Formats: sequence, structure tokens, C-alpha cells
Amino acid sequence: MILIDGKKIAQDIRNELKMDIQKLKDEGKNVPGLVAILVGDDPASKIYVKSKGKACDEIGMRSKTEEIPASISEEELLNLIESYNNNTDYHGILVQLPLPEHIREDKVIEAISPRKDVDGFHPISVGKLVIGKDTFRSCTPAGIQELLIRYDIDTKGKHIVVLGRSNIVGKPIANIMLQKKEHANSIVTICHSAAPDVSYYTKQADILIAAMGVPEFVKSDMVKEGVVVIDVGINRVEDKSKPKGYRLVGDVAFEEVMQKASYITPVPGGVGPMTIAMLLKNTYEGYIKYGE
Ligand code: L34
Repeated sequence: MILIDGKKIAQDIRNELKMDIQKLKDEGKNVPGLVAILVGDDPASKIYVKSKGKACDEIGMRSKTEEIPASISEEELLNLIESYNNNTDYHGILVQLPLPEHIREDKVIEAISPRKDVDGFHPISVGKLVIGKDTFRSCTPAGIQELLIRYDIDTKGKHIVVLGRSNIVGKPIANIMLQKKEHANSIVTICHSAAPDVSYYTKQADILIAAMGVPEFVKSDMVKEGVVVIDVGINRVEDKSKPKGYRLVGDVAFEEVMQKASYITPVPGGVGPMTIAMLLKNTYEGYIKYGE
């Protein structure tokens, strides 16, 4: 069994970007910039956004975090986004999800210029992904594919079973791996809560991507010997023995599934750090593509 070290691969990617950005600086050019907009005070979102800002700083990217109270109106938020659409110092705009209930997520996503849509959530980005055109690809799915690439895991003709159909992970990863392209070209099944027997599908998986947000849902009797397991779940479960009062577990019962897997990602330290690394990569690529 090989443990997929997302933390290390993410660090590698950040180091690569740091060198790219240093080169821009040496040439006296503007650097790429990312603005992260955090609305409200969801504790997990705060952690993620803070990590994103820190990661930007580390590689010499311009970064700004807009911490906005949950009471902001939808209109004010849309205006803020529009101001960054027109701000040439920022090449990526990220609005951390979830948003407070009175703000419509689709309106917010659609307000972001597709040229700065480093999350890949805009319908234009999603549409381009589906038809196989070059576009921003959502950070978590892009990170998953990058892990498969860097661990040299063959995907052509392999059966990938995705658990979960979210717009953030399930749907985009399925579309990425379906492409008739290198490092993809897989047979893809998307499985979700309406499946009468999830095991029927998971047992067929050469590569299993668990992204439905149910703590330790995937058990060892649900997978075949040699399966590659990518665990996207980040669930907080109460644990009084920990200083924070909780611990993080994935959607996979790691200890038991590990026994049967050929490769497996841990939680934490697997897909999570890759999400952030790919966000930086998308921002850098947006800068290269759409203006310095
Ligand atoms: N707009 N909203 C937008 N873009 C995103 O790409 C996200 N996501 C998801 C939630 N909302 C979003 C993230 O950033 C999930 N997510 C994310 C990012 C980073 C980490 C986890 C989720 C991460 O760094 N995870 C660490 C553990 C962090 C901890 O201690 O809680 C890990 O090692 O998995």
C-alpha cells in the first residue's frame, strides 16, 4: 500500500510556482494576485481561507482576504466582486462557499468574470470543461487528477467510481476523468444517495473517489483488492481527547480500507492541501493567459 502524500505534492507545486513568480519579479513584471472573499464566520471556511492567504504569501503572490460580515446584502457582495473584476492587480477571485442563506450562490458565482474564475464554478467554465475546452478547472478535482499524475497511476480505461454529485467535486471530477485526454480517458460512474446498493458500484472501482461528506462511509467490504482510494471528505467528528474537541475524518474508514488499497489518500494531508495548491496554480495560469 502506498500512502499518497498530498501535503508533499502540494508543497512541490507551491515551490514550482514560487520559482515561476520569482522569475516574473526578476523581469520586473507585475505578480499574479488572488482575492479571497469570506462572508460570515463559518469556522472551517475561516481555516481554509487563512491557509489560502498564507500559501499565496509564501510563494510571493499578491493576496488579499476580504472578511465580510454575514449581514452583507447580496447586492453589496455583487458590487464588491465587480470591483475586483475591474482590478488589474487581481487575476483570481474566490468567494468561499458556503454563503449565508440570504445570498444566492448562483448569482455570486455568475458575477465573477470567467477570466478570474479560479474556482472554475462559473457556468462558462463548467460548460467548457464538459465539452473538453481549455478552462479553469475546479481546484479540488484538478488536485485529485494531479495526484494521480504525480503518482503515475494509470487512468486510461480504468473504472472510476465517484461517490457524490456536488458541483464542487463529484460532477467536475467525473467530467475531467471522462475526457479523451492523457491522464484521463476513464470509464466513469457517478454514484449518489439514490443508489439502492452503493456497494454494487464501489466494488467495481479501480479508482474510488469518495466525496459525499459522510464520515467513514466506505468500509473495506465495499472495495476490491488493489483499489486506488481518493478520500475527499473532511468531516469533523467530536473527540474530547483532542485540544480542539474534534478530529478530522474522511468519507473512508481509513484503517480498514487501507488494508485492501494499492494507494490511498489520508485525511488530513491528502486532497485538502492539493485544493489550495491548484488554486494558486489556476491564479498563476489566469495571469499568464489573461493579462499581467
Ligand atoms: N469557493 N469554496 C470555494 N472554493 C473551494 O475550493 C472551496 N473548498 C471547499 C469548501 N468551500 C470552497 C475548499 O477550499 C473545501 N476546501 C478545502 C480547502 C482546504 C482544505 C480543506 C478543504 C485543507 O486545507 N484541509 C486540510 C485540513 C485543514 C483543517 O485542519 O481543517 C487537510 O489536510 O485536508
